[in-house]
Amino acid sequence: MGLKVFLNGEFIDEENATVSILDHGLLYGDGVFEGIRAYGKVVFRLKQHLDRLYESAEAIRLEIPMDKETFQGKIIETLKINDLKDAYIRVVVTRGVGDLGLDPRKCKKATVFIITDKIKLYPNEFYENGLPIVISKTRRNHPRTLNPKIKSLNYLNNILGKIDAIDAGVEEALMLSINGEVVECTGDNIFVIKNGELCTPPYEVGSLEGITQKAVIELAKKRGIKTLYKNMMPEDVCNADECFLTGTAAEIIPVVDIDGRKIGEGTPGKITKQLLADFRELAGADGVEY
Ligand code: PXG
Repeated sequence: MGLKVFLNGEFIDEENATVSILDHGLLYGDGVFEGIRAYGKVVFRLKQHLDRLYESAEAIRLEIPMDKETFQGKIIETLKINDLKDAYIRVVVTRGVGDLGLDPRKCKKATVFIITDKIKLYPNEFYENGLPIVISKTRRNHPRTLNPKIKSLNYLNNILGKIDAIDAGVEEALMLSINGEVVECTGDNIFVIKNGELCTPPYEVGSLEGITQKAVIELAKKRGIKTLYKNMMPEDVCNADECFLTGTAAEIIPVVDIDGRKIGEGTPGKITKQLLADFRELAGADGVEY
């Protein structure tokens, strides 16, 4: 039997789950989403993901036609129907069906869907050997244009960054702000380690407030490692002792090379490895059980 998805109040077969070509999510990228993970029947930090989803929706004045508690129940139900223990969960809320114009008032009801599927893990060698990355020529959206804090369906800026990575033959690209400061990668936050301290860019430069990022800051604190929200230039990444990326899908991935320049020893660093081990322990133990 194929996967079932939740779409506008119903659980249906994935192959029959379709949205209208007049949906503003499709016509304009007008909507919000979340990528969430379940580890051994525990949805990692589901509350934080739902909070971010509702905050993103509020920021674009999109009303989600369910309260958070109901939404949480629908996510859990989708996982159970598909009998998934470890899963990737994609939650999408669009402005809904309107006409061909921009006017969001024409969209009377949001479209809501939840897809749960088996998690596709990144190859183990990423974790063991670390990733080379490049600096994208595409600058990250400025917070006063489309604020990257909003996890919107409008991901073209990130996709252009990803194309830069693909063109360079690597998996990820570092995106800089308009002013050349380090912001984040196309689908991951960035950390560097210098003299035993973690540094990650302040949100004002235009990054998503990552849920994995926050978890890592807490784990570091438990180990007595301080995190600074620090404005950084690309040289600060090149000159770091260690560097890693964080994201729901990636968890923690070491970065060992940027634009052909080795970071630290050019192999995953000690603190990075420790934090990855700590994160994997936390992941199955911190969230909503089902
Ligand atoms: N920055 C951006 C721009 C993101 O899209 C993160 C940081 C990390 O945030 P979390 O809360 O996940 O720690 C993201 C994550 C994927 C995928 O499949 C990841 C994201 C979006 C879409 C797909 O790797 N977002």
